[in-house]
Parts: sequence; structure tokens; C-alpha cells
Amino acid sequence: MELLDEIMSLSKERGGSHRPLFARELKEKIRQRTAKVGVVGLGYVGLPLAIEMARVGFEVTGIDLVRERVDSVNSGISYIPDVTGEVLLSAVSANKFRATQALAAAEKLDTLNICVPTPLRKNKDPDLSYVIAAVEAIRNHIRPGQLIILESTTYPGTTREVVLPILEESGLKVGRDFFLAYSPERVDPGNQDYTTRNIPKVVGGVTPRCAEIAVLLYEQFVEKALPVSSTDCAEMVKLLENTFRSVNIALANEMALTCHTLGIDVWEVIEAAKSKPFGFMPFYPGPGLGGHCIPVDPYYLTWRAKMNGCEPRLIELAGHINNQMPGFTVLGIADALNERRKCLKGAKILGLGVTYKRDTNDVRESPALHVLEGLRKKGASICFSDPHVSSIVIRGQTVKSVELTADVLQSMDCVAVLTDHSTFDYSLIAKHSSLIFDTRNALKDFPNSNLVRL
Ligand code: SAJ
Repeated sequence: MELLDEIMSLSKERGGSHRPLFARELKEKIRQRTAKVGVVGLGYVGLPLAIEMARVGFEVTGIDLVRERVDSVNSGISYIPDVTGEVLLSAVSANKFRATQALAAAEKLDTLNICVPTPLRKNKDPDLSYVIAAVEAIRNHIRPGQLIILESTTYPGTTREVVLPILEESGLKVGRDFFLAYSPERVDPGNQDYTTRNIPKVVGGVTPRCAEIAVLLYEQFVEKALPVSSTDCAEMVKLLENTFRSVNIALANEMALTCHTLGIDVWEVIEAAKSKPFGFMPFYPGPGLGGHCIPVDPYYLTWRAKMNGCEPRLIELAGHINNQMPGFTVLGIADALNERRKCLKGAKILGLGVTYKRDTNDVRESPALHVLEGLRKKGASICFSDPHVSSIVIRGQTVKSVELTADVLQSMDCVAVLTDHSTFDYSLIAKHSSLIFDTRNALKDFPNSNLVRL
């Protein structure tokens, strides 16, 4: 605290105009990388962020409520696939990164990036409880000269209307005593090409000085920081990015429903449309929309829009179409069995892949689970095989993953490809399955009469 006393006394000599001093002091520490930086929330966003900051020489403090995560970090054991144990251990061993559960550690930090979850409540309203808890704790330990940046995906206005008032309850003034910005996380778990370091970082500040300091921080460890005019704009950028995907996936799904009634192969249509070298971007139909981003983020936008008297019908309709796909998949499987004089009730069905997208172990909001639940509800006997998942719970019952063998495939009335993991042996599946319902066009290279596509 002696530095702060020095600043305050120095500023008193200069007639009390200590305001620019905090900014100048903080910017200098960032440039020198002597700033003590903190990351609140050590998940798939926060842990890679902390590692990138440590990599360029900052001393990083990770703050997480989960004891196991804190212990794991301090032991150099990574629980996030995008961060190898070797990289984590070297940062911890070099005393560049340590984790704690104590939010009081915030007091000693110069910058704090908040990377906590922003899920939905049961009624699909935004749930900011994790953000508010983190911000209230920071408020209790805030001091002049700190930079706070929210990264969690949220609706436009959150930083200005929710975070800022809480922090100013401390009596400190934004832009003068502390600095507040928003920068959307853009982490794509498992993406080897685009990482925290090379994904451009959009940054909005509550004041120009806030934006300037936040951009300076990111420029130390991210290849490109892109300032925008406000935190509201930065919040909206992320929602546009993910709502864009939800709406276009819904278009692909509606094309599948339409092509199905017209007897046209939607997969052939999309492949041919891809030949257009401009003005078209392929999206594909599937069994539904999963993950913790795309099914969630558009609801943050529609909630805010409706609060302000705007009716985002296209975005809501897209969600409705995407939510129909698991049921459409169940009907497709029933029709395919029916064509072979079999009924769904009592049929033995193997689900191939249960995660929300290929080559991940994440089953959050996975449409495959909804499909398997729907099949069981109609009396089918279901099982699944997924190299990344050992067991799932379907209608309250734990189901274990089975090994994918010729015998298992031959014993099934239908094999449903729900997640197109690259490690599946598709030639084995094509050879030994009497009926395949493919929701991902995973067997495009194995055309045969037993293959039915979404
Ligand atoms: N899906 C389709 N058809 C498609 C694309 C996706 O049905 O054409 C389904 C997937 O199977 C999955 C869901 O939609 O169930 C979401 O898939 P996604 O490819 O959008 O992957 P996510 O949820 O991991 O989205 C993340 C997002 N990243 C961030 O929010 C930081 C998104 O912005 C990225 O564009 C996306 O990764 C990506 O490109 O991988």
C-alpha cells in the first residue's frame, strides 16, 4: 500500500489531481509486465488466459471457488485439454502462476479478468449470479489503480448497468480511481489453429481511458486487440457471432426438413452450394444444437431485446427450429425402421457419439442425449458408444458406453450416428450395420442401401 500512499501524497502536492497518476502508474506496470494480474474463474477460458499472461512474464494469480481446481493448478496438473500439464507446471514452477480460492487476493492485484459462467435459468432468463458474486467480492477488496475486465458472455448493458454500480459502491470512481472494460471470450475449446494468443480480442471500455488501459494489457499477450466504442458494443459483438451461428444452423435444419418432404438430398445440395466461391458459408443439419455457447447466448440477446420492446422473432424462431431436431431425428429413425417392417418399440438402437459436437468429451446440452431419451420414451432399447464418454444418464438410468465391435453392430436393429467423432471406424460401421441413420453425413464415403441420412 506504500506505493499508493506515495501516489496520494504526491498528488496532494500537485493540488489533488491524482487522477491521471493511477492510469499512468498502471500503464507503466503493464508495459514493464510488473503488474500483478489476476484471473477470476479458471475454466476453459480463464486457465488458458492465465497461461498466456504468465507466458509473457506477468505474475498471475488465478482465483477459483473450486478447491480441486486450485490444488490441481498449484500442482501443475491441468484439467483443461487446451492447457498441457507441461505448460502449466512450467508456469507454476517459475512462480509466474499460482491459484487460490481467496477472492481477497484481489486486493494485491493490479488487473482482474473475470471469466465466470453465464448460464441460463430454467425459464431461459440470463443468470448473472456468478458474475455478481465475483464483482461483489472484488468490490470488497477494490483499491485505486485497478483494472477490471469482464469476459463472460452476457447481454449488452451488463458491464455498465450491473458491474459498474457494484464497483462504485466502494466510493471509487470509474475512469479516475479504477478502470472497467468488457472483452468477450472467444475460446473455441480444442481448436488447434485459433488460440487465446491469436484470436483477436475485441475491447470496450466504460471510459476512453478504461479502454486504453485494457487494450494495452491485451496487447502484451494477444496478437491483436480491437477497441470498440463501448462495453455495450463489445458485449453485442459476441452475441452477434454466436447468434449468427444459431440462425444459420437453423436454416440448414429447415433446409433438411424441406428437402426431406421434397425427396431431395440436403447434403448434396449443401455440398454443391459450397462451390460458390463467394457469398455462401456452409452450415449443416444435425440432430440439434448443443454446447454451452450456441444454445445459450442468443437467449441473452432476445431477453435484452424484449426488455427494450423489440421482438427478435428470427432469433427465437431459429431456436425453435433447432430445438425440434431431436424429435425429427427420432421420427426419422422410426420411419427408417418402418420401411424395413420393424417398429421402434422394442427395437435395439445403438447411438454412435453422445457429445455435443465431434472430438470433444462435452455432453452439455448435447442433442444426442435428447434423441436417446426420445427413442427410449417410445419403447426402444438404447445403448451408445462414444470413445470420449464412459457413461450417461438417460431418463434417470445410467448407461455405459459399449465397445464398437462387429458383433455389437450386427446385433442392432438400427445404428444412429449422432456425433461424428473422427476416431470412429466408419468402414466397420458400414460393413456390419443392417440399418444406419446418419445425422452428420459421417458415412458419405460409404454409400449403401442400409444408409439413411437426416
Ligand atoms: N452444429 C450444427 N451444424 C453446424 C454447426 C454446428 O448442427 O453447421 C451444431 C454442433 O453439432 C453443436 C452446436 O451446433 O451441437 C454448436 O456447435 P459450434 O460449432 O457452434 O461449436 P461451439 O458451441 O463449441 O461454439 C464455439 C463458439 N465459440 C465461442 O463462443 C467462443 C463459436 O463462436 C465458434 O464459432 C465455434 O465454437 C466454432 O467455430 O467452433
